[in-house]
Amino acid sequence: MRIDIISVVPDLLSGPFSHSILKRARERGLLEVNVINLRDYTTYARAQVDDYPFGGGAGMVLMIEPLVNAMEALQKETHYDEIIFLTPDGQTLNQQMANQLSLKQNLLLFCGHYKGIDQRFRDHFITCEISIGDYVLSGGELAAAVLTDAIGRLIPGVLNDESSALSDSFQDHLLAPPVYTRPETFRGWQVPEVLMSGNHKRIEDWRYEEAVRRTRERRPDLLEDKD
Ligand code: 6GU
Repeated sequence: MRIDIISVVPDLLSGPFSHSILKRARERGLLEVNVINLRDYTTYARAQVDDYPFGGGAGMVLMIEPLVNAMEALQKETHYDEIIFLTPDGQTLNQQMANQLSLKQNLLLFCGHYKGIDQRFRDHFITCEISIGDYVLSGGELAAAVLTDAIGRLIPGVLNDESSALSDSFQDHLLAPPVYTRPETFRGWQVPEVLMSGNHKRIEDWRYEEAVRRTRERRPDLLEDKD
């Protein structure tokens, strides 16, 4: 899978894909992430990519020309399954959306900045608008990193234990159960006895019950949503 990310602050995205699971995915050739500087595609002086909004008001707006130039240059070598704009007024990201996007081959992500991007670019080229939650970030870069991480770890072969993505919180409308590791006792606090029993059926039942209990306590909405 290939994820190309267009940004005016590409440095913000130099770290997140160079560690841990996503680093391994890239090293294994399962995931390619390219960060593209929008300023490389402007024809305006001093690498200008934004301008004042027509009609007035605060903030700057990314101009349509550099956006189209960057997109069309990339489309010469790649067909994109989705052209995604990260924006607080997009559809809120959830696990189901991440699952579906992880099945695609090539994604192009646009990070907004300032007051946003010219609406005509959204109307004519963007196929999918995504937010990562009901709060405002300074730009779409951190959201693009979140989206790329959520998608990348789902690509087959990225996680070592193939079953481990399936047992994540949200995959079955349940939060994950508690986990423990050594030592068995710390300051008198014991690991639940069942986990030491070696009885896999009992352990599986316990984990399921704990997941349900935790979900009921913390996120009852997940149980109601269940389709
Ligand atoms: Cl995708 N962008 C910005 N700027 N803020 C956000 C967001 C995206 N998602 C939640 N807040």
